[in-house]
Amino acid sequence: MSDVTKRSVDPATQEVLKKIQGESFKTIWDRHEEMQPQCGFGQLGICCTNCYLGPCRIDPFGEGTQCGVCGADADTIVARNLLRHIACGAAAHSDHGRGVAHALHLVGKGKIHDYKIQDEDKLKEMAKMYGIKIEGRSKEDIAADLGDKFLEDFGAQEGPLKFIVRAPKKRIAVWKKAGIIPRGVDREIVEAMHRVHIGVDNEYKSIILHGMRTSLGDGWGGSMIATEAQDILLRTPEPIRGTVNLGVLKEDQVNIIVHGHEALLPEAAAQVVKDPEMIKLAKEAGAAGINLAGMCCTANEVLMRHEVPLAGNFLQQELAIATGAVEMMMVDIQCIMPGLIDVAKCFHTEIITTSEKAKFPGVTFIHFDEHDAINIMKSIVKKAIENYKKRDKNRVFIPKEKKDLIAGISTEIVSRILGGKYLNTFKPLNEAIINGRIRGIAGVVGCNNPKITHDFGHLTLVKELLKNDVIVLSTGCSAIACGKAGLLQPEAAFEAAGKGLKEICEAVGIPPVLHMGSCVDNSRILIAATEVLKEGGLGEDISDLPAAGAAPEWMSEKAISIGFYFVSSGVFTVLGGAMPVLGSQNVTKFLTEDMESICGGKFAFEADPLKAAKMMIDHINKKREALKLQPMMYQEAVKTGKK
Ligand code: SF4
Ligand code: MSK
Repeated sequence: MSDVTKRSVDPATQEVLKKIQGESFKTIWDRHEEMQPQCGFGQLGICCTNCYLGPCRIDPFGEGTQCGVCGADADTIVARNLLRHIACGAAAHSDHGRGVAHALHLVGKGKIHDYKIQDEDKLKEMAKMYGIKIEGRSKEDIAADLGDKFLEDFGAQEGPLKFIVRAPKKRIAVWKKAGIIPRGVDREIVEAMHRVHIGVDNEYKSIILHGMRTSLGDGWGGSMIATEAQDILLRTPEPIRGTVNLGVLKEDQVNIIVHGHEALLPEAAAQVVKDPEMIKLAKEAGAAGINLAGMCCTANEVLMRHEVPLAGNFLQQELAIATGAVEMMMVDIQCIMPGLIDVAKCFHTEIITTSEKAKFPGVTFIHFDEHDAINIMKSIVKKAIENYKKRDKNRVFIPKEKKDLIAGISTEIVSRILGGKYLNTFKPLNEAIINGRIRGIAGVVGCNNPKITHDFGHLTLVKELLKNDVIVLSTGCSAIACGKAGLLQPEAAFEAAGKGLKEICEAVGIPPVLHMGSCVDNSRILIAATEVLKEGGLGEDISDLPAAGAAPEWMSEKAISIGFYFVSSGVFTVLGGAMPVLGSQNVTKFLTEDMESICGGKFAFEADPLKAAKMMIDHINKKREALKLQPMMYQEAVKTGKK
């Protein structure tokens, strides 16, 4: 068994990993070790399986084969593979958005009764943007039309996508010049898949430009629609207290974990577990109650709206079951490892899949149909309660580790916190950046990956940024990592933040890392950047801002799409490991250098989180200089790698 400290820096994870030594099941870390050495061709992106003339692979040392059977060279193969990844990531986010848009339409039409319009202000704001008549109409009628309009953006042929108008004018002009304004969410994804078919787009720059357009259809389309429609239906998050880590599981209660990404499933679960009838059943089964906890992005969604505790992030999903205390893990879509099945077989945990799109062999499927959400959820929760009797109490091991946190900092809330209830404004943030109390803004997002010690990349990077007065906006599994380390508490500013950032956090009462939600909520970061620009004094385009992005432990294709829409929106973005592109020098150079002249943003690949932080700080300093902002108030001497 490997040293658990090399697998994770998280104390709860380490404890469970120690406890399960010698068990018959494997975890993601075991499988990752067994997979070594990983396929070098795949890592470099120079393996092509796009047609049955192949599979083909390019000799990375330049000695053997330099093109596939069809004649495609390394540049074409790498770029095509990359575009496939972007298309898949954008499809995953966007299909999530489509589901919520459809639900919004059905709620408006009165065909779904278990969800209601909860944020009327946002409903009207979005409706205005789409030119929908508001005056004299019921919120349901408006919602039905808005849901329809959202859905039209998926199938649109000519575009531009409606939410593009939310971007700064200069940004739109940049996209126009590059020819990458997305026309329809689905259209760009379908076209991506067309372009990568054998013998279609063979020019790497053209392929990547379409990747940029496809990703923008995700960030400013599918994901943004998911965020806004969820806010309208389930309410826009407001600051909320919560708890995080495996220690949120309860020894004397029926533990149900909800895992995946969509917000509608956990919303129903959060209601049903409070139902007195369900609690009575749990007590009759010998439990003290029902404890609902979340995993991965579903966890972020239901935490922000219902204070449901977070059990953990991506690498902890198997470990939650391995505590022996989980009666049920109900899952919907994305980031749900098939490896869960083998772990669950060794315990009493029942896994329930709920989405037609995501089934697992031998696992019970209960279709979560929003038309009858509460009744279906009751049947699922009842199964969990019945399962409590099968728990082997001698095998239960719940680590004590858990931390308090504050989550739910939507863009609207940032401005309200900063400006006060009656003066929504980003002014105090802009002023703090201009006068050198805050150096800049970083978006730190994304997954976990066993290639990197669990949470180490996120925490090392984020702490370095905070020390250097960079305020951090976080989503997804990165936000959960920050929560587990206590960085989502206002008090964290005392220990972790530089003097200037600490002063601002103290004055406003915010944590130095702001939890902005799930993966689709990266769209909130785009809107926050746009609002900061509107406030004035920090340039006219997102690429002018003293800001940078990072995904230190990324692993999913969604993370590639997110990276692309951040860079295409003008953000310098550092990935903790290289995308599978290093097999083409031209593609690598395009991503890490040339993109800047096209869209003002570019990628960097840096596995060392301290070096990654320095790159981001350097970039932020460069932007501060370009904007002629005042010198940093307290620590101009921070070393950024430059002498
Ligand atoms: Fe080989 Fe070309 Fe077919 Fe790819 S598309 S598998 S490089 S022949
Ligand atoms: S869940 S995409 S591991 S952030 Fe959104 Fe976490 Fe990455 Fe999945």
